[in-house]
Amino acid sequence: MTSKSALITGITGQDGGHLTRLLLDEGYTVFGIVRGQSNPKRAAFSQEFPEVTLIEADLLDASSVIRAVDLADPDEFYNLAAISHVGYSFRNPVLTLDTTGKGVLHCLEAIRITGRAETTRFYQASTSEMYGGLDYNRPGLGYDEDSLFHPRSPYGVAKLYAHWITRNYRESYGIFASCGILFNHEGERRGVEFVTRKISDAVARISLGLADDVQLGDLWPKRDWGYAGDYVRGMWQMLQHSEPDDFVLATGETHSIEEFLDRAFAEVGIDDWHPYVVRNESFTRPAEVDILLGNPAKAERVLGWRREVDFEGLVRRMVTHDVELLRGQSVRS
Ligand code: NAP
Ligand code: G4F
Repeated sequence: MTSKSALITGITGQDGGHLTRLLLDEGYTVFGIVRGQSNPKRAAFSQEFPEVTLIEADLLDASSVIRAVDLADPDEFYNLAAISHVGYSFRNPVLTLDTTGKGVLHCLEAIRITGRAETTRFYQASTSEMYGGLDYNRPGLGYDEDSLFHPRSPYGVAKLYAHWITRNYRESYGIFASCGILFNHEGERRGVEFVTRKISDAVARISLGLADDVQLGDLWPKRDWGYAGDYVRGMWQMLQHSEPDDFVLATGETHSIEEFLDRAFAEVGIDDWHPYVVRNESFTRPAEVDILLGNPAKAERVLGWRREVDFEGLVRRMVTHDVELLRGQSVRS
């Protein structure tokens, strides 16, 4: 057990929940940033994690981030906050740049200005969206830390700024700042606005007679989907390493949304999902990332990171969870 403390931004999000559980189990004192004067996720979070101290701050407001860093005085600072939905970033590109890009600079400045450059380790949530799916430099091998970036969305471009400013603060001020370039990771804490949870939730509803269909956009894109619980362990391992560095976390497998649908509907005994899926253009994007495939060899070799949940296990876990959740709700109502 450790006596270390950690500050987490984005603590009310998917990864925030998994990381909080891991750090509390490791004995950390955990602080988390919540935004807004009446954030609806706050009460549920505090009920699940009463040990965590929540600090009101917003990545858009540098002074609030400085105050949070001063209050928490963290050994480790995990920056998970972002506008993280790619489709939303096309509709709100300026807010995405300010939050997902400039917000990271506010975190790094907070560490530097408060004199914590040598004491606070920083994790930045970089993303496979920075590669953009144009697999022209390493066809078939999967993107690694040396692959070229070609982001295809305002979100991906903002994350690329965040990635480079984090590297810049590492090189300029000696901050122990590491970027995890994480491929898609999912699970029972995933927001329903993302395609995997949207499908697992819909499959559960359809199987229980609570919905007739699900409306989706393009089904051919492929993603390297892993389980979020495995990936937050990798984040933590990056900050326990002797040197700051950048690491890809991925499964090394890629699957289309159609394959996700195949497996998810099969979990509830439906062999042909086509009658239940309705195309809706509003869920397509001005530019699409065709395929993402990651190569996690460096994280496996240097950090000893391993993912435990495979694609089949991930889909099963999500559908089972959503069926049980909805059954519980219908029993209560
Ligand atoms: P998520 O569920 O969408 O959570 C995003 C978090 O950011 C929420 O807690 C949200 O708070 C917070 N946030 C948004 N704007 C903020 C602001 N202005 N100030 C403070 N907090 C703000 O995301 P996730 O899936 O956990 O992902 C965590 C991080 O990893 C994100 O940076 C994401 O871009 C990145 N990432 C995710 C994946 C993935 O597959 N999940 C892959 C690669 C990288 P509210 O609760 O108030 O909305
Ligand atoms: O689930 P998605 O919204 O995830 P996306 O765009 O891959 O982004 C996620 O992973 C990134 C890592 O690569 C993260 F950085 C990012 O924060 C986020 O967590 O969409 C996956 C695919 C896309 O091709 C999308 O066009 O599913 C397609 N899709 C088809 N119908 C849909 C839908 N996506 C959503 N969200 N909703 C649909 O109805």
